[in-house]
Amino acid sequence: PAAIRRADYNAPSHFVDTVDLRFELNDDGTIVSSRLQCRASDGEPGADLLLDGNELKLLEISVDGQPLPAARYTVDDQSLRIRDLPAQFELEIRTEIHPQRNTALEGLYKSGGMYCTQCEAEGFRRITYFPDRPDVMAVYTTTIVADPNSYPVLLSNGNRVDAGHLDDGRHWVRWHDPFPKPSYLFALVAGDLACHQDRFVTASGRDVLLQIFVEHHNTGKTDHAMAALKSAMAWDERTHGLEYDLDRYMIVAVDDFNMGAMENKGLNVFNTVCVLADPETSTDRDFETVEAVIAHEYFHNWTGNRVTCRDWFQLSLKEGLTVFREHQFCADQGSAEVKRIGEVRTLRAAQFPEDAGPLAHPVRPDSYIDISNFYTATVYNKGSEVIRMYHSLLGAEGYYRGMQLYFKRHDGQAVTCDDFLAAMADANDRDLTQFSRWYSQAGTPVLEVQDDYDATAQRYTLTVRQSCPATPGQAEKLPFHLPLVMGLLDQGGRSMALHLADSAASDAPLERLLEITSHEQQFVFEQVSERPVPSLLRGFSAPVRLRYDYTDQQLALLAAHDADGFTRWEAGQQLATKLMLAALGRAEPPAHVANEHLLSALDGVLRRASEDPAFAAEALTLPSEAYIADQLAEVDVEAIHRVREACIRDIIAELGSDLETIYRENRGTDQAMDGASMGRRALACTALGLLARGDDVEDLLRDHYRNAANMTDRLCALGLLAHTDNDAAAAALADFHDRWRNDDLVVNKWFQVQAMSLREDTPELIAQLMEHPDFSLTNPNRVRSLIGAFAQGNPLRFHRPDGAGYRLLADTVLQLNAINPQVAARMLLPLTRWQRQIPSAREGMRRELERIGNAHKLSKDVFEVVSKGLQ
Ligand code: DPP
Ligand code: ZN
Repeated sequence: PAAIRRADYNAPSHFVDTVDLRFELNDDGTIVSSRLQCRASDGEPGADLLLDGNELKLLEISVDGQPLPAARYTVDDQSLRIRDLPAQFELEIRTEIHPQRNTALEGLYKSGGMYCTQCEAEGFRRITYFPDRPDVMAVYTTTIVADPNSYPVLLSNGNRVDAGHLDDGRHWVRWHDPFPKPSYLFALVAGDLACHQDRFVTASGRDVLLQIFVEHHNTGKTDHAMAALKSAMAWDERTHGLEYDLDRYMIVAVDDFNMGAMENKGLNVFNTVCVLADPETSTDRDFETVEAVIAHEYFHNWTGNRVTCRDWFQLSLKEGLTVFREHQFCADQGSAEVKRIGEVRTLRAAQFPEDAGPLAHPVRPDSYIDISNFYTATVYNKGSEVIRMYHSLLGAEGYYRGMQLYFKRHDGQAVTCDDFLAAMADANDRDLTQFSRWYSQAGTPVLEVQDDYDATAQRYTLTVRQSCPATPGQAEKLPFHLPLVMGLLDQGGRSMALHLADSAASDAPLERLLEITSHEQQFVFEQVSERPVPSLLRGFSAPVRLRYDYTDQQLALLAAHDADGFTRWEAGQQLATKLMLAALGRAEPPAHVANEHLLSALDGVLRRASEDPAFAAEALTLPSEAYIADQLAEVDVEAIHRVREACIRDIIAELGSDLETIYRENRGTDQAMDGASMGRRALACTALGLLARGDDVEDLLRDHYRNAANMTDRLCALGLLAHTDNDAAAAALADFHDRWRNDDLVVNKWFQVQAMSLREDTPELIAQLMEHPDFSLTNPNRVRSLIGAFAQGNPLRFHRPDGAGYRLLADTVLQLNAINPQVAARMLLPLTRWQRQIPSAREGMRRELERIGNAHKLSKDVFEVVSKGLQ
């Protein structure tokens, strides 16, 4: 398969003004009739029209009412080319498709008893022949015809305009979406669904019908999503002045879904995991996910739908921006500091390794083989950090001025990341040329900071050097423009006034934003009465790796006193990381990893825990094994695990009884879902997680499981029990499955805790679980729960030295390749991260990658990941 390049972009040869679709849904094949009003973009007759099409059977084709002679078109398995066309014409096409055989879950497919669609990025071409590219925007009218008994509910985008019955007993519904949209935002749903209904009155008084459709057995689990939707709608009005624009907003929950959710105009389709929630069966984390994803898809209505992408290289235009909007919203719903910590954890766990691996790509990629492979942490999460930096550099007001100009200029258009940057620059009269490197250069920049204190002159100098490692295709990098938010602490932990040389004497804030633009820069602070401790990258103001040679004491001081919650947390993490890396660097593993500085910092966290339990839970969580691995040139997964366990044992030895007290004070036996209750649960579960790494904890875990009144507590205990091969674990696992065998989302959790088990035989257990009657390779959530959780979340057992984990993953990817290429390619990613593993692991991983690469009939998706992964 050939790569598609951003540089090769050509504007469409034809525009499509309106699309009239008619779907006849039959269980032995669906007939799709489309009527397109087309016109040549240059206004001249003669240009060929190239339509995309995949797995379609062409039944009929006519132009301006006349059947098209075979000589005027060519069909292959990817496209339909039509010649000798007038400047303006009506094109009619009839195709047959087979949704029930569609296991790729792109285009129109069946999930359980319902029909649904997923068209982003290139699924519409599996429905009918069409210029399936986001810069072709049309007004859609859709008629759906189906059996009323099996499919009483028929939905598509926009407003419902008509309905009726046919003589043969079938019924039909017609939908019209007045907003021109690209084909990737098309949606259709047909099924027997329950509806949770509500209303929202917009700021300008428009009454909007809100509907969440679920299969009947899922009724009662949509209250949280509905509340989240209403608060997201109100938030976008309040903060951005953006209102909803159709008469109704619909959300449908489906079991089989490749993504989390999809922002189709007026008709979002959601993976059940991102919309259903109730305290009995969902964790606190699930509640947060639902709120975030509901908001995310809602925000897309402006950032994505009203203003969309010119081409798929611009994906971050809508995704980075919408993730940032989602993050802003979530920060407003609870503790902004704890939310920020979570964002940074995700960025470091998912994006930094991507940036450091063979699939590294810029936020705006330059080429792809299959665009599905570019729905990545770089495009989404780093993309969001880029938007966050505009917000920091321009200030909140400047940022909103830029957003307003962006909508004023581009509402109704398909645009580029450059257009977004231009709106931000023009609205603020700023030159953002250098800032645009964030879109074009891959890799995580490194900031090295050194300081110098001149006691006589009372002058403190910070020297900041930036660099960025080479990434595939990009050997040399130019300096980035980034905001470094900082402060200085005195030895007592108090914030010091920042007199920057050259600034007015009266201008001495306690925090500054330093604009970094060069390879090397110096910042000189005057009137500094004692040697300060620098507090750097507050709020994680840029997606970089920061290096400053802190002493343990300085980190402990920052952890205890810094004005910024993120930096307080970060200082504790860095202290623990430093100690673990030092232990790993010794020839003989030391008896102890933690030292008095770390232990006293953690003791401080425990003593202040009641002030903000959710924050304390974050501060008590040691950096993950994956994070430690990401700091190393050569990764020995088992050694990292041993050192981290030793660190936890030191913590238990010193602070075990305090941890027990914290645990007992905060554990609850209720289902309260307010932020304070969630915070206490997080703290109790974190304390329990640490205690569980000690001895004689079986009773404690068993009691926690037995007394659990909500899924957070129950799953926490189950996950900890499942690390051990004993009767208590077996009993809890059996009980858990018995209770919730009929709830798919809970059964996912049951698979997941076993996939994450530290038991040495986990690869064999997973192979057995794949034979379990509840397991299925056709349901992406199941695959992610078992295979994804194992390969991405269980480094110790995935990298078992005999290579069993690698073989298991490769075998599964080869099966999935024929079923669902998108999911196959996604599952494969951990195998591509072999470069920094110890030699034995490296070989094992490469061998399995090669085995996949040599297989026949690889999908484009898997081919792209394997071939890049082997380079
Ligand atoms: N549905 C996915 C998302 O919202 C892709 N657009 O991120
Ligand atoms: Zn999105």
